Amino acid sequence: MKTSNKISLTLACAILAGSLALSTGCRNTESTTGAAIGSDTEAAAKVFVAPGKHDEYYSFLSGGFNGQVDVYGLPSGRLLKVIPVFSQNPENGYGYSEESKPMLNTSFGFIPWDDLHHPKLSRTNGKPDGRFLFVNGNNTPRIARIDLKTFETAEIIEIPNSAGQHCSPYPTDNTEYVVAGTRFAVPIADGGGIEDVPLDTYKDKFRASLSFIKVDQASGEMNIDFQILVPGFDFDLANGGKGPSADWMFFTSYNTEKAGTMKEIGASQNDKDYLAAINWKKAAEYAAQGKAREIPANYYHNKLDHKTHIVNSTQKKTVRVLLPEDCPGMMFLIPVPKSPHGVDVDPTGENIVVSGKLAAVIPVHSYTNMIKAIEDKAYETTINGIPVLKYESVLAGEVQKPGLGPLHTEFDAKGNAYTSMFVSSEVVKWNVKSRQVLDRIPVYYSIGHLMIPGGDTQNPDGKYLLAMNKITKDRYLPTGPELAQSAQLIDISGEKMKLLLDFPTFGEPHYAQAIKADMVSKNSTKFYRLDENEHPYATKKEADARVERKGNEVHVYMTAIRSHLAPDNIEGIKVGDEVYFHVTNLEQDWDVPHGFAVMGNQNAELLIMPGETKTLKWVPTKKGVTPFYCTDFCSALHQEMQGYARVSEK
Ligand code: CUK
Ligand code: CUA
Repeated sequence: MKTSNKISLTLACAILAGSLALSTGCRNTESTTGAAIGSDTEAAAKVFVAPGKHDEYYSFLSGGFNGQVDVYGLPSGRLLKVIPVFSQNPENGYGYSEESKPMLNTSFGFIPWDDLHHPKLSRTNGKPDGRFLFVNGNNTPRIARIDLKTFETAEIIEIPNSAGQHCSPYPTDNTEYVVAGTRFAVPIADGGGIEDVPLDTYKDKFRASLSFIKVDQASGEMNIDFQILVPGFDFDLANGGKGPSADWMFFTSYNTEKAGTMKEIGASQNDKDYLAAINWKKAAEYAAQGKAREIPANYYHNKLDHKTHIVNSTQKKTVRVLLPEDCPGMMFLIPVPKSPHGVDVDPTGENIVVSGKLAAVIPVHSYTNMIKAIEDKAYETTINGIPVLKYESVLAGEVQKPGLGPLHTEFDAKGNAYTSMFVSSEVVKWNVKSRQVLDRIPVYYSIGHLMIPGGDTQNPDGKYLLAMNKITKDRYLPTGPELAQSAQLIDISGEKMKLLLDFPTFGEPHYAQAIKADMVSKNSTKFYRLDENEHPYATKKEADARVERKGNEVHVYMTAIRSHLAPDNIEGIKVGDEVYFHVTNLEQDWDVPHGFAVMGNQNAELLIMPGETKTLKWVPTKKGVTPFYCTDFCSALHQEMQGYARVSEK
């Protein structure tokens, strides 16, 4: 046992005593010989964050079908926060308060759920900057922006001409754009919108949209600048170039046998799908030069107003579209093995790694070769006017025998790549230059995405890797047929990967992002200033608390402060009235929220942050006396924060 391990082992023993039933093995660290015990205690010491101490990283895991983002500290794996994005959240009233409901407006109506796959942090000069987190809705096509000052969903924009926004959201190196691709090609009507056509018209009618969402550099606000409508493709995943390749976006596409002129390419190509390379700078130039056609569209753009904390929902009526056939030099196709999934660009921006679920090798394409092939016009063929480059002319080389079912790749700071293997349940480390496999570690079980903090940027941090596993089986105490999915933290600082920690997750984490904690924590909002509250129904002092009736609407201007609600006895409400409780939290201190709930109300509850006003709508259905109360234990007199509303027959 190396002396350097003694301290950490002693520490780890203290932690582990009782909790992992390893205390007997820890009695004498000098004589600990069992490899399992030694490695477990070392691992424990590496992930242990002492009480009162902070984690080194924030990590943001997508919640998949729970429609949320879950924030964990790393390396501890402690859950810090659940951020509701596409789903209503009764815990804090998101999607239930009148202020937040419009965030979930879409052209399909109010959709309080989605399937959230990919979080991506905003970047400056190719490095995560800690300002925003962008996420996609894979079901009802939407992109959301979370503000990391407040850990709140600040904006959701619906994406027209698309269905299932899986191939999203991918920021460019300076977050000039966030790019979003549709998973399903759809028939787009001449007048805009998805058309009602026979399904066998795919070849002629269906187009996949790639949306280029411009991000305002100061506010972060998103607006769809233009869409590229690509004939006959379904896009799966994408990633942006970096450094030298920063003007390009790379998209994987499957189902290309459906593409209109695929037959003409010949049988020899049937084992290949395509990587689409799009020069987004060129596309933006074409759009600016008037090549983009404005077509009717119907989509919603929902934004949180920072002064009122009310979401404003606007319906948009048009979108600008570019067709690749009108824009030479904008889009190229590069053959890749059949059914590709992830595409990942290494930190240098030169190597483009494509993972094919069914492929026996991992092809690594070269950005330099791609540019040369484009300059040489060394096209194999064209599909619907889009040039197809030759596989060999772009290829840098292939990783041989990597494992089974490669899905996604991330990078460390030392020139290594790490690829998740779904079928063989392992993470495989290989060198980007030599393309030799260096190490492999089993994961439990069936890994989807993996994540290295900054591992998708120019600035990876080579300390930890997080494996997100689809199948959990026996890793935790059984909880009936439904088991939590599992994340595993792996130490990648040495030559060999080492498993450090298992922790259960919420929903289905597809992808994650992580960033050094101080990049975010230094800007975190502690409370809202009451004197800056511009909510039209704010009540800034208790003396102004009152009830006003307008027809069948009853507006209660309520204040909450430790330890009472004002007004706390309300008469004059009739069955069927629309009662709006506008509750202002008068506290001006960190971590003093008040809650508000009414018996028998359809709209869950409110959780009101200090200085904020939130509104709970209640339509009483029964006459009688109805209690209301604060739901968040806020002081010794929390139980006293209550009152009655008297409801009479109409
Ligand atoms: S993912 Cu969405 S199917 Cu591999 Cu990015 Cu999990
Ligand atoms: Cu306010 Cu409990």
